[in-house]
Amino acid sequence: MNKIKKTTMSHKEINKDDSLAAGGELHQTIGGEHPKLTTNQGVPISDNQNSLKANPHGPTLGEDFILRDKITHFDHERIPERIVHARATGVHGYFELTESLEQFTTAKILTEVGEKTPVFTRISTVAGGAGSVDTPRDIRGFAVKFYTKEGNWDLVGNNIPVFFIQDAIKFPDLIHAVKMEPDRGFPQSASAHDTFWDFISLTPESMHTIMWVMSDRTLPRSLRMIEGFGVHSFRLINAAGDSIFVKFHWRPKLGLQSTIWNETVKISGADQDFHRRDMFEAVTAGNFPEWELSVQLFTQKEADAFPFDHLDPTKLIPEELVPLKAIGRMVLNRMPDNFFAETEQVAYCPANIVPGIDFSNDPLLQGRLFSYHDTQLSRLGSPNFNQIPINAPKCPFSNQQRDGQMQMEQPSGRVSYEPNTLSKTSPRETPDGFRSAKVTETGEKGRIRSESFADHYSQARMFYLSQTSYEQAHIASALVFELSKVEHIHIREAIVGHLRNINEDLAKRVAQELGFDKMPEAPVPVMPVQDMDPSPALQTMGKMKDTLEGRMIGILIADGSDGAVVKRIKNASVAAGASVKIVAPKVGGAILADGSKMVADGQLAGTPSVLFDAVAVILSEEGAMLLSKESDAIDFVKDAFAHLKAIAVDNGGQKLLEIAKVERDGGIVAAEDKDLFISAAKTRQWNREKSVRKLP
Ligand code: HDE
Repeated sequence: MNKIKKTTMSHKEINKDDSLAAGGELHQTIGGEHPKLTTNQGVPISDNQNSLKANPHGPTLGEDFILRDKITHFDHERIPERIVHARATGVHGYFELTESLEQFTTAKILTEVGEKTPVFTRISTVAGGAGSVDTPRDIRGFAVKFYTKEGNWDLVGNNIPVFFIQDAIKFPDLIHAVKMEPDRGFPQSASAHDTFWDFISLTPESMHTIMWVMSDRTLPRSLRMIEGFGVHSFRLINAAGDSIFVKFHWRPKLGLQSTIWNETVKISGADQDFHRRDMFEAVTAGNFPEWELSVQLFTQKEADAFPFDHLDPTKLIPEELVPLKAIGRMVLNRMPDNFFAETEQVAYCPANIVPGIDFSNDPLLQGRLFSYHDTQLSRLGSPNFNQIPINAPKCPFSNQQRDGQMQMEQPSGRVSYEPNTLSKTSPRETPDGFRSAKVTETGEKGRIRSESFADHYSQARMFYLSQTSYEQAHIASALVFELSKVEHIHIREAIVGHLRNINEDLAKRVAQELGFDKMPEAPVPVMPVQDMDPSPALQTMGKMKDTLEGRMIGILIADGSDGAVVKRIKNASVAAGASVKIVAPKVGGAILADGSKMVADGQLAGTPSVLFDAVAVILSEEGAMLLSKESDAIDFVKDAFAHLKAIAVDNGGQKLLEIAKVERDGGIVAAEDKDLFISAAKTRQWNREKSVRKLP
């Protein structure tokens, strides 16, 4: 056990009063072996509290190299944040192959069953800056770096299988439109503003992705409960040199789960780091999130028969058309030691692939292939960023690339070129090195968009019609929310015009809630909109798992609560796989009915019910009366109800519900019936929704 002890103060020329004024406990330290504090040159430092002054009231001396060493380094601590995907959570883990794809690829990571390959996974929002909140309505980036035996493979995907645009040349405009408006510097991380919707109104190819972004997919409950998609088609190449197309999918073991918009808004206020904290708490507690890696494999001949072009990144391949084949699992089991060194400095690039995998001609992917390396050069400052530990391959690597800023390697010998006859140990080409797929390219050069990319509405319609009625209502209300934040009426009208091409009923619902007097004209689609078969696999709600694993239950108590009831609910929740937090008016805890003290995990005002999947309210009559005067307690139960959560109550809890005017329904259960509570807590009370808000 480390214990606090005073260090010896033999070096104490410091002004004692100053050091106390700066904190008083400056020389308290945790026991152990402390190395000497030094400058970056290794010079031992005797005083880290006071800069060198000409006299006690005199100016600071320029010769103070210790002050300069420290402040100069500090001045340069920040590096440019990513232009997109700046805010993120990174976690280490491993990938284990369960099914070999040997028939299709030579890539060892996809052929060696049972092999565990280290990974570093970074899950991000797109639009907000590094210091923005975790929970805006936004796509989540899902980037995995596999440190394979044959070099690093980066699968840099998103939690949505399609993208807004079909050609890389449009990307800077898309991002400029969604990020904060340049004159006013806001909004920081929301798409609900004029410039975004202006751009979208002029970009019909974005309609499919817009449907996904307006759905509950962009409001994840936890980063452990999102899917991941490689988005583009890639190629696999086998030993005979034949290739096949592949799309990659990550599916979370905990199932999918989203929050409700009103809940999300409140989470953003209650805990800006909601997702980062959730991941940190889960992984450090040993609840390692896990995803299954699946592939969709298809030949050129099969692709030719699809009613869409798979090289168009605004299209997905329905699972019903090409089934998913599970081939492995990823487990994330270790948080970084240092956020900057790892999560910030990690440099993903879709061009990082390994022998046996190759690119397709998806024009968006082709554009991405150079963008990532380019951005790393300005972000990390030197072409040697691959030497930073989080970026370096874990297999041997060797070539004749040399020098550059921040070069950490010190090669010896006179040979720095290949081929050569002077060195017997310098690296040479190898027959098992990377080879591209055998593909013939013909045709006329030009700035062209394939005609097969012209259908912008059919899959948007398929997505909308595949959702449950609750999810369709959420899409409509998300559109109403976003467009209500748009000041320019012609932009609102243009979007509703596009919606008419997707689904007339959706367009009407949105138009009505926006207060339109008449329906705007729909733009004429370049191609007739097709009615594709609905794909239930595209729902979020349908993929919610009947489990409490990975979920969090909050129990509100106060002085006088019945400890036995609290324990029963707690034990049942933990047995069902959930974590539990006790919430009380004082963080020190509450004195229970039997006189014992129960320590709280959170204080009521700072731990609202939006942070939980279900809640229990266990109070004495007096406790309920006391809390009835606390707006935080009223909000606790009102919000839990409005966010469709299960609520367990005893008599005192019921009293608080009555005071809060929360009417009992099937999702509010007696605390004695712990089993009923557990089963209600595993889902949301969707039937309640129409009683708590008007859905378009
Ligand atoms: Fe990115 N994207 N992107 N992107 N992207 C970046 O690279 C870019 C696209 C994605 O956790 C940047 O290192 C272009 C699609 C993720 O560090 C940048 C285009 C998909 C991440 C860049 C796209 C993504 C990025 C910014 C259109 C899903 C975060 C910082 C041609 C398949 C990776 C960086 C991380 C990051 C460019 C479109 C996913 C600027 C030009 C489509 C998950 O290079």
